[in-house]
Amino acid sequence: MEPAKFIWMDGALVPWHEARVHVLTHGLHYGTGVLEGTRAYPTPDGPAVFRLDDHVARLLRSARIIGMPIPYSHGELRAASLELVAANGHRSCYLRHIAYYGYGAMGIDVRSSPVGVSIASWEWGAYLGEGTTDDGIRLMVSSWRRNDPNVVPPAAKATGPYLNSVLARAEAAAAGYDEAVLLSPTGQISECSGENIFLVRDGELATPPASAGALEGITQDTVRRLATDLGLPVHTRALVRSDLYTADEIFICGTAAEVIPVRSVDNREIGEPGPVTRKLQAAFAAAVRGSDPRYRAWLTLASQ
Ligand code: PPE
Repeated sequence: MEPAKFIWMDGALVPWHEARVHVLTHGLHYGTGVLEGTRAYPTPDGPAVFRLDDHVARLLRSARIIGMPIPYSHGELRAASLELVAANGHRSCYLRHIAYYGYGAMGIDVRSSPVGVSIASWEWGAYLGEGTTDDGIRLMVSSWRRNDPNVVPPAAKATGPYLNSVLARAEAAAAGYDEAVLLSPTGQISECSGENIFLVRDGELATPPASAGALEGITQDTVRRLATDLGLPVHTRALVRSDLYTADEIFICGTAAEVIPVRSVDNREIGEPGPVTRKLQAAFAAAVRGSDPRYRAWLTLASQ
């Protein structure tokens, strides 16, 4: 990772290498934090953050789910994000918001731990590897199940539960695949380690609901809207493993990954990236770069 100049930490911009925490930070020991990943893209009017308000809102929702008080308002976090992108002079970047229980007390009871909030930004290229946007990836069904909503709620984008994703991604990498898709405890398709998933069959799209343990993805929501505007029917509904094997096309999507075609699942060929996936990739690229006026409201210029 290339360091940027500044990180916004607890209310101020600090030099990248000085944005440190103590080794007894509560969140390091118990995974007690919530996070966001957002991207800024170059647009004709300068760098703009894509769906910033939706990302800030989800961070605050995640905090509410885990009962963590956030010492900043939506407006303050929004302004800090824009200030950071401008101060770092990025044309495009990835933004990582994190709120966590900090240094002060050890033990499971969080009540004596202060809450820290930071926003970092850096330039992050192809998340799943060079060439994957064009060529697609090989997916496997993980032997790990997605977190059960009654164990740790997947609706909160929380730090600790990412161990579930880390296990699935490591298993996939060790077996020679690019990414893993996880099933819910009851066998529904949930999502990938860091992306939501869409299946295409007979010209219609289907994506799993949050009730199958999938994060309410902002890219997933973007794709739903883009598909609808392209006249493609989209269903958010329960899907099972065999649906993966009979799909005409599959793609996965997330802020870091963007829209990535899937070539095969469990070594069963899906094939070359198909026409629906290609159309949505193009529509997404136009929306995030400000070249489609219909989606301008999703962009917030960094310097305003
Ligand atoms: N599911 C999971 C588990 C997930 O982590 C992400 C984002 C998504 C779905 C897609 O959500 P959205 O970004 O709102 O479309 N994963 C983030 C973390 C990546 C990382 O490795 O860190 C991301 O893409 O920013």
